[in-house]
Amino acid sequence: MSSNKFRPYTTLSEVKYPLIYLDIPSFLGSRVVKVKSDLGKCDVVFIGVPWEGEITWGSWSGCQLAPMHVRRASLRYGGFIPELNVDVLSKYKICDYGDVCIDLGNQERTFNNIFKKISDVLEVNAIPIVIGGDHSITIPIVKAIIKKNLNPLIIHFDAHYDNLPSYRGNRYARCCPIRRVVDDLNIDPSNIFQIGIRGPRNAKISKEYADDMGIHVYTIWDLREQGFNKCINEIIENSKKCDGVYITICMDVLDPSYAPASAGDPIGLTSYELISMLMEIASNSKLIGMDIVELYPPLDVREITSHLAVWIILYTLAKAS
Ligand SMILES: [Mn+2]
Repeated sequence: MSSNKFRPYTTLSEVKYPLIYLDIPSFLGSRVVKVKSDLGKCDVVFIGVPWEGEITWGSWSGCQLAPMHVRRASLRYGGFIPELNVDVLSKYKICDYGDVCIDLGNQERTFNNIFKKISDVLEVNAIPIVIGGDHSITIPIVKAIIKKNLNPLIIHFDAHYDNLPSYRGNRYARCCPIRRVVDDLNIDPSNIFQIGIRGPRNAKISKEYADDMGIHVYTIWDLREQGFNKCINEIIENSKKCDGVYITICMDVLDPSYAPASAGDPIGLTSYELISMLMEIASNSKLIGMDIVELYPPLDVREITSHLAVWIILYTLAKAS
């Protein structure tokens, strides 16, 4: 028996006795890359960011477990999507670059680690696909995109504006990423789309900030009353003045009946509506990267939401180029 038998977690390769429970699989069973120098030739790189920082009213928590649950859910799928006649696993060389190292309770060091890991992926011109974590993780991801001299069109799917100046004194809380990318990272507000905004968990100052700054906002009512195509066409038109699109999805943009492991804000998008929009965006613009955040596995029902996250990724990649 090896000397590390009392370690709480042992990787499969070190185990010398039969297992009842398996270790965490890689996303879609893809190749695991442990060091930056092995990233070459990958064109899509999956990364987990198991970070949960400031928690808001209601104490929804557990999103740090999402990378593990989404990886496990992904093993159910191949890459072939018959309706599209595309095999995502043949189309791309996908790898799993593991999780960002989380420094518990230390946002600054954790964000630096996120920045570095995303920078590694962008350096080899691959597409990072990131599972959070809470929505604050988008801040260091966008920072890495800017440092790479890319000018992204940011497409933010969410029930919430997420643009508060701070929350409980924390400027880097999950309610603040849009404010940080505009005020701190100098993203042009007219290069941001916020889609699916709704409901009484938004502050009046958030609407005022978005309106004042000229951010493109499509509430759930705008989408349903004006049609989804109006929004899609405006996104595609605006993406032409940028280097590509960065898509950030808070799972509460979806109706809780489709994504039970979200914050649970009603009258949201259906999974069909969200995936249809993502397919249109992906086929008509260049995808720089994508994150999916605020998925709370402890609230899930039959892992529906983790499975949906895999579908979101597969259908978007099927249409991206
Ligand atoms: Mn939200």
